[in-house]
Amino acid sequence: MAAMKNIVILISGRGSNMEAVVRAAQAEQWPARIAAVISNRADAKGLEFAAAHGIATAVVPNKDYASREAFDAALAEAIDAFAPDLVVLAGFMRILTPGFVERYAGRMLNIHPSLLPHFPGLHTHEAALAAGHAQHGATVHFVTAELDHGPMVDQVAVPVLPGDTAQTLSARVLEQEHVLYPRAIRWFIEDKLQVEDGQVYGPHHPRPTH
Ligand code: NHR
Ligand code: GAR
Repeated sequence: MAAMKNIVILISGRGSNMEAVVRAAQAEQWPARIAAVISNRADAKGLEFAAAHGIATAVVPNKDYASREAFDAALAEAIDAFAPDLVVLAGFMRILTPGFVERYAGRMLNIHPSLLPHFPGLHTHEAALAAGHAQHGATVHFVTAELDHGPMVDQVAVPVLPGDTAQTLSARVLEQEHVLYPRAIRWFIEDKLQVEDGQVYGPHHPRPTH
């Protein structure tokens, strides 16, 4: 049997995606442990769920550091204490420096609440409504230095419905994020994803046959 993999999850707030990953790992008996949940904010609600489930937690407050480089160095030290095979961004709200991203190249995933390449950055639900899109959704991607532009692992689409607000639309997307993200992370844990030339090959991206 393959060795257990260590997953470190980074959050900034509610942590519902983190919770979905923890529950899936447990219910499906992944060959992985959630080694730690780390937040840049002491008041992140998700820390309570993690602690209640016996998961190690840590807080690295970005406000305590004078520069992004100094924050990222402290964050990397906290992460590396748990020897991660995979770092999972789950509603993590700080842009990461190129040096930090390089350290975890090929082993750091993010879930972004839009159908990338539409709407990188913040306020994606408002942007999808303002653009009049009929579809919106979420994307799991490997993290690279360029924000929300890393190789895409999987996406889910949801309809934009008449009368939607950012709140109703984000709730519809979030429900699907909780299916999408655990499945993508499981693929990584099971060594089913390969990245070549910025392209992910995996269960939803078979290699061309000729
Ligand atoms: N870092 C890199 N280098 N690359 C990515 O793809 C990243 C990343 C860090 C976070 C998540 C991302 C998202 O899915 C993510 C992807 C924060 C911001 C942001 O503007 C934008 C995108 C994402 C996360 N943050 C502000 C900042 O100045 C702070 C906002 C706040 O604190 O509320 O860092 O959407
Ligand atoms: C999720 O919708 C996630 O995709 C998004 O924030 C929400 C976090 O919810 N991520 C970002 O916007 C990253 N900048 P959660 O804390 O309940 O998982």
